Amino acid sequence: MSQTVRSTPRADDYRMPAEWERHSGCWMLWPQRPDTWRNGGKPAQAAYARVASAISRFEMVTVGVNTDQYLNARAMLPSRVRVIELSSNDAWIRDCGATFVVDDHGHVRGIDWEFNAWGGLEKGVYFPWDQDELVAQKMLEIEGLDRYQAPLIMEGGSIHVDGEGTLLTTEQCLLHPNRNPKLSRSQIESCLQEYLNISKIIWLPHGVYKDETDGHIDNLCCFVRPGVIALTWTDDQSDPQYDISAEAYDLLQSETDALGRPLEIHKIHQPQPMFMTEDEANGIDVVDTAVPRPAGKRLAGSYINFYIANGAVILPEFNDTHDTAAKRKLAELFPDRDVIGIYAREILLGGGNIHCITQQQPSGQRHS
Ligand code: KQY
Repeated sequence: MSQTVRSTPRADDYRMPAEWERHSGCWMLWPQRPDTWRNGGKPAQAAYARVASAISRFEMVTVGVNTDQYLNARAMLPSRVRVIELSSNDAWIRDCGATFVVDDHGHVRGIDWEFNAWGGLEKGVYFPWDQDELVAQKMLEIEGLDRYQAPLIMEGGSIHVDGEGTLLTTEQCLLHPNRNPKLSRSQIESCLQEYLNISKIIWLPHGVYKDETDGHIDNLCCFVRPGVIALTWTDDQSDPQYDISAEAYDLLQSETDALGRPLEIHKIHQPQPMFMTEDEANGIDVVDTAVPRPAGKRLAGSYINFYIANGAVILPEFNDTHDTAAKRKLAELFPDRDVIGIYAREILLGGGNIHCITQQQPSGQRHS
């Protein structure tokens, strides 16, 4: 049975574990809306199925599907993937799903943040988001895990933690007036401290250029282990991404984590700038309740948007000259895991990537 807990994770000695800590499984949703995904969602469904299939070699995967897509998703996914009916408005469980927390005794609970589709009526990505808003609660009901209701509009893709007290985020997103306009920076910090049980927040100014989430951290940089960070990079000084990455690099270099360690930063060169093609844009429905996806739109491509599974790292690839170097670098950074690249342009067309479409459920055991 899942109960709503009225205290906070910090008060109860729960913390958000790092992504590399052991998982009991991974959650995903199924893409279908024709104003996000081209050609009725078919190419995106094939890409999501490749991601689910790869992750399910390492841990249990559950895919939540709207009623009308249940049979199609079931047919497209391997039988080892659990498919359940779970309504959503789109397919970004990192952002609308639960964030899990653990205690030192192996107990797991979930946080249900408020969600407004990346900005609500103020330049949000679509309307309505009523079904997305219920996803976290339903996940916790299904798992029988207790639920904290956090009074903050926040997406899971806008935070990364090292599991040892440090949180990374961006000012561009978490302080954006379309998220929590009534809360000050210090009130937002207190809320993150209380619900994630962290003691240090490193604020980077901006996320990846043209990221439609208002600059989620999970496309820009992440921890690969305590004290070690991977950052998306470009050597092209004429690309607007250069200043964003350079600013983040300088700031991270001058920072320490919650335990006072200096940070080791690894640059991962971004793919060549990518743009929505005419053919791709023609396959997407134009509506007035979702963000436009016209031909020529720059896509926020980054290799940082990878998922750490038990024993593996699942990395987006783009048939780009930088794919090999990104994969090699991640293999170096994660010597004990298989690094598996998946062609992910179809996911990128919807505005995110592999990290954004997955949500790990920790097992509660500390070892990775
Ligand atoms: O960055 C993410 N965590 C999600 C991207 C969502 C894009 C909405 N179309």
